[in-house]
Amino acid sequence: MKIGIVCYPTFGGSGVVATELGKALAEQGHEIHFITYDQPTRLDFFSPNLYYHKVDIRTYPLFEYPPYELALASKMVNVVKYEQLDLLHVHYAIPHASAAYMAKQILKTEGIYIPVVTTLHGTDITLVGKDESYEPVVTFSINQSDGVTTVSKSLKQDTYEHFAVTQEIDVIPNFIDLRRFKKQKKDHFKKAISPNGEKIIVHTSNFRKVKRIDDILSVFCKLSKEIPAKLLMIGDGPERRKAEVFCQEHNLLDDVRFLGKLEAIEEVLSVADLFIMPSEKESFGLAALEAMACEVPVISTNTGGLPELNVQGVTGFLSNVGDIEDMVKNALIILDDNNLPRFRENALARAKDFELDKIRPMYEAVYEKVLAKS
Ligand code: GMT
Repeated sequence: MKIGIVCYPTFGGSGVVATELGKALAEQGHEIHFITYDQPTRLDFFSPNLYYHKVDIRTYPLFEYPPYELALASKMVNVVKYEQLDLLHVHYAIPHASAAYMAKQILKTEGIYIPVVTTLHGTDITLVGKDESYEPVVTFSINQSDGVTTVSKSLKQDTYEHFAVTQEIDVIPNFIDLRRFKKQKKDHFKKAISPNGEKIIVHTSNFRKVKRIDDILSVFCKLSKEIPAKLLMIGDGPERRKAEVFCQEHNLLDDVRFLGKLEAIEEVLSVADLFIMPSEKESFGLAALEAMACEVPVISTNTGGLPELNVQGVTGFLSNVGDIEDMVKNALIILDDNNLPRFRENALARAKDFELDKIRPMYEAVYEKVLAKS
């Protein structure tokens, strides 16, 4: 098939899923055309089946806000027409699903039919999408999609709860490439980070409010009073500065390191003993799956799709949002040397349920279903 993939090219989860899916489909012989405003971060190599089409955004003094959605829809029209695409797959509803609808209508006037599959990722439904400033357009564009998928059962429920969506939704969980995400031998790195054998706790995110960065620091402060530990914070975003100031003011900078946006996350995860994800909302928790694939158990909240990934008492523990005491208690259980190997083993076993080769065919089945209807 010739598939156009529309996504955010950034480090965020939806962009990563879209890019990794495109790469996996290209390996299967599909021709994949990424349509984004920048080179997707994980698309940094050549493959004959992978194409990247940059959305050109023209600014003009009249525009306080350049109309990205129009530029994107125009680019979709152009790529569908000239590359003769069979299907468009848009990741994250805002504004990709409505831009795809517009492109579809324009192409229809030229006698070209292009089916659209929309994958909902999380905040496009649970946070931003349901806000009244976007809700009518999100509802409409989901209902106009020919196929709709969500990354968890919980997100499917949220979609039906918050929007007047009548479309059938297929749940396709996030996936992991175990060829890349696996525990590597990085003893020298471990020695450098925790010279006295301190336990290493890792968090990865975009440091937005929804990730509850403050909770991570509160858990770490209490935990490190009980056992020697180090905290590695990977990623960047609006809450990072505040977290750094907190660490400066509380003399934590010897034990907490902010590593910024790292490409080779799996190398850091290879030396980790515990992953922490205390999010307010989380439709799936791809970063936790990446940790589990590297044999790192997880303490998380029990919100959204996290219970569909992290298994209570098996791969880690789940707590109510904001329950710091419970998270500390759970972390201490996991980090006990008598328990850690079992949690590590279970985390990897669970990650294997989400292996790329098991999940990719689920998307191909949706494409086939949608094309058969057309
Ligand atoms: O975590 C984020 O804020 C980024 C966001 C995105 O759309 O880029 O991630 C969402 O999509 C990921 C991939 O499907 C999921 O694993 C994350 O759980 C989800 N984030 C939230 O629901 C907050």
